[in-house]
Amino acid sequence: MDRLSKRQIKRHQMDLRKQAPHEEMKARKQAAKARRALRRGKGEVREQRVTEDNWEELLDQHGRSRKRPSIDELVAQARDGFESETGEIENPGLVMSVASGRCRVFRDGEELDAFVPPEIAVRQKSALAVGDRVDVVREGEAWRVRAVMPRTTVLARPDPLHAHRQRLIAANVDVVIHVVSVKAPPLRPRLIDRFLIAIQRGGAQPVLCVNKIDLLDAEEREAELEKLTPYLDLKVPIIGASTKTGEGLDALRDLVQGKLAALVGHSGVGKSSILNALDASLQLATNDLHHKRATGRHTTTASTLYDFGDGTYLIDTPGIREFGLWDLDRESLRDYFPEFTEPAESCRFTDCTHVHEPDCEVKERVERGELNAARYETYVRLWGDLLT
Ligand SMILES: Nc1nc2c(ncn2[C@@H]2O[C@H](COP(=O)(O)OP(=O)(O)OP(=O)(O)O)[C@@H](O)[C@H]2O)c(=O)[nH]1
Ligand SMILES: [Zn+2]
Repeated sequence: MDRLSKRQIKRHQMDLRKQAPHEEMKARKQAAKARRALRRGKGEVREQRVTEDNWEELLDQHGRSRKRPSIDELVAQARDGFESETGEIENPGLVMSVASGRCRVFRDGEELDAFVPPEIAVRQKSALAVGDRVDVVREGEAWRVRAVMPRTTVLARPDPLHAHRQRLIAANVDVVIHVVSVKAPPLRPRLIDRFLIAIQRGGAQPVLCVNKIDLLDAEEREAELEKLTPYLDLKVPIIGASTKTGEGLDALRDLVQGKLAALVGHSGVGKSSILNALDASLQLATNDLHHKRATGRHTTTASTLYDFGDGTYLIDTPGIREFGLWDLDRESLRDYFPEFTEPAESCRFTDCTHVHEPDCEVKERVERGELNAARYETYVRLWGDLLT
């Protein structure tokens, strides 16, 4: 590690120390709020008390007691239901968008509007999702979804209104591109950790895309990318991109080639802009009218799948602040911080949580700047949120 980066880490640690009392106060307030919500609703997080800012945290803390299916169960259940009720689907269609009771399906280069019977949602313990592969049959003039193929991956968040449901953002995605931006809004590495865990839990490969890189000069750019070194160490591809200069677009194209990929991230980071930038050049190259169409597109409310040709599909998702990690326990949390595994062998206690124990090698390496302080802070915060 060179001198510059050491100094940066030190500065970062100082910042963290200054922030700590504030963070702690906030965490305490949130915990009290969660307890009140729990008492009031007798275990159910009540709709009117849950705000867009706190519901994911409430779910982390109380979701497990409410019989919500876990990510693993969700994938397994889809598989069981499918095998017992249907044979192989000969010519599955791909769900492009879902609206109440209906969906748009892409099959054999054609788009079909199909009716979705309510029992499909009940059986899957979640509604149909964009990316689902479905069996559609003709019913008079219309089409009907008869079965949904087992999902290989899911990108899900708990449904705040239905205690036993998950809200699926996308199904069967191979790659999930977490788009973050610099300056507007600024890069906040700690938010990245939750996204990465949620993506990996669902079974997809995460990619980090740092958009609006054109807003930085060379020095700022180095400083921002420096913050992301822990993710490079975790083998998460990082792509600096700009829809203004075109930087990184080829790298993104390579990563999604022949795959089903979804773009996720906060509102305003530039997901739709990236899609447009990728799409415009693709249309120029192929001049194919079947590519991306404007109809039925509701970027802020629902996910939509676009066909980019050659077996490449991209899903635009509405701005998501966070994914809930309601079915994660403290033990499994460690799996998502593999950089702690080797130092953990030198902790005094073999079952060291690295949160409050003495002689903790993980903590010591964080203090020495050998492990990333922001990553460690996230770990401690999540460890506190998860309770068990
Ligand atoms: N400077 C700069 N601005 C960008 C870039 N990409 C997008 N923007 C701007 O960022 C703003 C938000 O872009 P969108 O593509 O709408 O963001 P989004 O993530 O799709 O937002 P939601 O649809 O609300 O989730 C727009 O004003 C874009 O012009 C970029 O590479 N550089
Ligand atoms: Zn330890």
